[in-house]
Amino acid sequence: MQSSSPFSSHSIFLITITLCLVRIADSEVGFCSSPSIIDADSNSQPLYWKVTNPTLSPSHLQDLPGFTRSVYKRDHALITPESHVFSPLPEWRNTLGAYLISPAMGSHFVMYLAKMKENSKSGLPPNDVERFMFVVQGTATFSNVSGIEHKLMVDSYVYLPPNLEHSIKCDASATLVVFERRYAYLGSYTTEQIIGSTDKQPLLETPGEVFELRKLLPTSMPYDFNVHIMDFQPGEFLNVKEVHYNQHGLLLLEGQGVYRLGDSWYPVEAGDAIWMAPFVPQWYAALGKTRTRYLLYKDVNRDPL
Ligand code: UGY
Ligand code: MN
Repeated sequence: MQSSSPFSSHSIFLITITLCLVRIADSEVGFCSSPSIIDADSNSQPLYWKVTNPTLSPSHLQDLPGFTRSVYKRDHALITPESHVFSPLPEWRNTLGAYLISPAMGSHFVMYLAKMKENSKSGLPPNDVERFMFVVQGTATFSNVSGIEHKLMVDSYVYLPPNLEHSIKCDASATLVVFERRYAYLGSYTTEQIIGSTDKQPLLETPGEVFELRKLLPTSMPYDFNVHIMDFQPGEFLNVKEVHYNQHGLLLLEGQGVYRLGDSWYPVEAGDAIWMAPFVPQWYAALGKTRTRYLLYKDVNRDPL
């Protein structure tokens, strides 16, 4: 039987094939398409939002079984959010922790994320261990034996000398990044409790460099480590290809770029954590369209012998 349509099925087939070929040819002369590197809504989110809402892996690889950007080597590690493993933190109430750096890697400090939930409370570090806590999400309340309470919001932090009784409580939810190390006693020096926030710290000189630098702790001799906040505008990079005796624990708070560690070059973004052993060659370049901000542990003021 003849079809009533003016087009035969043969001609519809030919038209379809022609359209497909035109589309293929069109895409081949054009540019490769890739997803935008900037979240459309990243500017409207709260400060450091990306740390607790990370891209788990490049979007086209997100569901690929076994895919991770995490790397663990003798002198450095990159720990990306899709490989975080949380478990209850000993001594803490209603809090899950993920240790990202620990002496098992060769470091003399620990760095961990503490996810505090409803009605949560911190525990104390072991004897002679100092502690630094920085809020990346939510709000928590800090108090010590004096009983005076301080509200800690995103971007604020507290440093506790060894053996100082204290607690952090949280009614709703908060995420902290915590550094702890056995205090390196030196003569009669002692440290003091410090409460602060990044935006209250002055910008410091960085001769020969372009990044902006703030230090969250005093630079005086009693303090055996400091925590730096480093800001890079897109396109800026470290001029010094650093190799030094100090160790680092780094958390990327904002932005993205390329981190060189030893002979490896890693694409990195907010939420990534990095361990740098002494003397690992290190270099960073900020890319994308927003500033990079990272938080960096660095041991200081002690003779390495
Ligand atoms: O102070 C430092 O060592 C710092 N500039 N290192 C780094 O950013 N990897
Ligand atoms: Mn360094």
